[in-house]
Amino acid sequence: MSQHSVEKSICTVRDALAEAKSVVVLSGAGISAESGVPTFRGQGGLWRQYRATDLATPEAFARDPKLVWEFYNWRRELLEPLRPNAAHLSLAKLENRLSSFVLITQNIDGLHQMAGSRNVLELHGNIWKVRCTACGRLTEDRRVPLPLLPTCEDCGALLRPHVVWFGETLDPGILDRAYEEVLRCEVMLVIGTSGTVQPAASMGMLAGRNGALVVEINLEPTPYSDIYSVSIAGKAGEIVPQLF
Ligand code: BV8
Ligand code: ZN
Repeated sequence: MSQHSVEKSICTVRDALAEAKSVVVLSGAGISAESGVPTFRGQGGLWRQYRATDLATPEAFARDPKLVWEFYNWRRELLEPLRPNAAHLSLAKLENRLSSFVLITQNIDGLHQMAGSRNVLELHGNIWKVRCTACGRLTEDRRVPLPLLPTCEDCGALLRPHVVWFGETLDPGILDRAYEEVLRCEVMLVIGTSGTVQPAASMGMLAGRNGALVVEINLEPTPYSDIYSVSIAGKAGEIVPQLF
């Protein structure tokens, strides 16, 4: 994308955001890349070393809970020293300036909340939360590494990471709220996602079909780059702060 058209696109988005009453953001692993969090499918992506089907599935956890917990402990150790970047921080500032703003994230790293975002819908859960496989008790546990295998203080059953694995349904309440916001927003920013994982990947299309201006900010082109109203190629940490 030529520098000129990047500038032009940024102006278009800046004007739209200045007018908009309701804005939705959908973020993916790419927004956390500049904080040092490995993405899933980009260079040196997480899933390259591990196949998602081997680890981030209920079957893998049933078969070998210790292996799956070691995978999440490895990611907790990776994430612990990392901090939000300029993109996360800009979105937290934008939220304060808008009457209606919702941040829908596929990320489980918690960096948006650490940056100050308040209205966050975590579609795929949160790596710092653990859930009881029997009674469903949900707690935050930031110990790194988590001593294995963790058990529930209430009923003694095995705890699991509070994340959505492949083949598992997303929390219906969170999903309904996400769709509601996507269907009523005037501008939707889709930041740092390859558009691979459903149902998150089709939310931008939904907003567009409903007349919203849909803006993609991504390092590489995605299957949606030619479909969305605006597609800006670049790093989230550089582009996002220029939008406001
Ligand atoms: C569901 C939590 C339905 C865990 C994650 C076959 C078998 C089984 C399932 C399926 C199947 N086919 C389709 C499915 C459905 C499946 C799916 O979509 N699979 C895909 C892979 C084909 N989806 C599901 O299973 C979902 N559930 O559909 O339920 C259902 C209904 C009834 C009954 C049962 C089921 C659940 C999906 C949730 C999976 N959990 N994470 C964990 O993290 O350990 S998904 C995982 O991928 C992360 O959450 C991640 O966020 C997500 C999406 O990836 P992205 O965020 O897009 O990251 P990616 O690396 O791909 O892209 C990053 C982008 O950023 C790149 O484009 C890169 O260029 C760009 N970038 C890099 N640096 C920067 C940048 N951009 C800007 N700036 C930078 N600096
Ligand atoms: Zn329990």
